[in-house]
Amino acid sequence: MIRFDILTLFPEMFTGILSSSILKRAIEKKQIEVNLIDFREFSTNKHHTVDDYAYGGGAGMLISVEPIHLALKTIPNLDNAHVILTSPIGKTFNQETAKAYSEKEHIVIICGHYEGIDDRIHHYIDEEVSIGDYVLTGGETPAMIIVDAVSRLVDGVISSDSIKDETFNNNLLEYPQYTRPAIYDGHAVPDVLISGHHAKIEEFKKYESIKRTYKYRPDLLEKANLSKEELKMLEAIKNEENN
Ligand code: 6GU
Repeated sequence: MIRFDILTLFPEMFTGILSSSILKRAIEKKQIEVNLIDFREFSTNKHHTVDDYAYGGGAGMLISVEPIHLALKTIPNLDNAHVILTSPIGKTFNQETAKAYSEKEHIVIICGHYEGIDDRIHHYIDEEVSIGDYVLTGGETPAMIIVDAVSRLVDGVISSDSIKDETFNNNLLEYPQYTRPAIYDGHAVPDVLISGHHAKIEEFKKYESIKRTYKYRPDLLEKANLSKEELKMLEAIKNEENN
């Protein structure tokens, strides 16, 4: 069981993802728990605003640190939680981060906002996390992405077989897969997959996985721990290209 607390000004944005498919089932089976906290409720002024002018001037408003801090303080056992702030200046989230988070018991996600947050928020967080090099209007979609990527790695949420060969394991992309019919619109499934020859099929999957990674994400290959056999395959793939 992993517990997420999400601090956001837009809790309604999360209803779709949490009420559908795999995450819905994970919540029902108590494999994950997701609490949405609208930190506007912790505003201490009569208009319930959470933003204010920036010291030193400049365009736009900033989210104040107080309502976020007050909201955080209502979370039980906060000292043992990992508190992250979503923001485009954070460290980039990837499959390795997702794996590490899936081993935690309690994650608090503060959704950043395009206006920015009073920098003193850093006294109350463990880490700032981005989901990639582009700018979004708010941290709600990144929070959903983090909850999704982490939850599917929690024991029992999806079958461990699906995770074993998937993209990014050992920094390789997943091999191509096919289902019926064997020939569609003149396009045939590779013969070896229909051959029933188990060892040849495994070799095909590995070869195609390395080939795809070489073609689409050569940057990953440097981090992949290829065995002697796999390195031979990579050489063959490179030669194939030169001919
Ligand atoms: Cl986490 N937030 C925002 N606002 N933009 C982003 C992001 C996060 N990650 C990439 N772009």
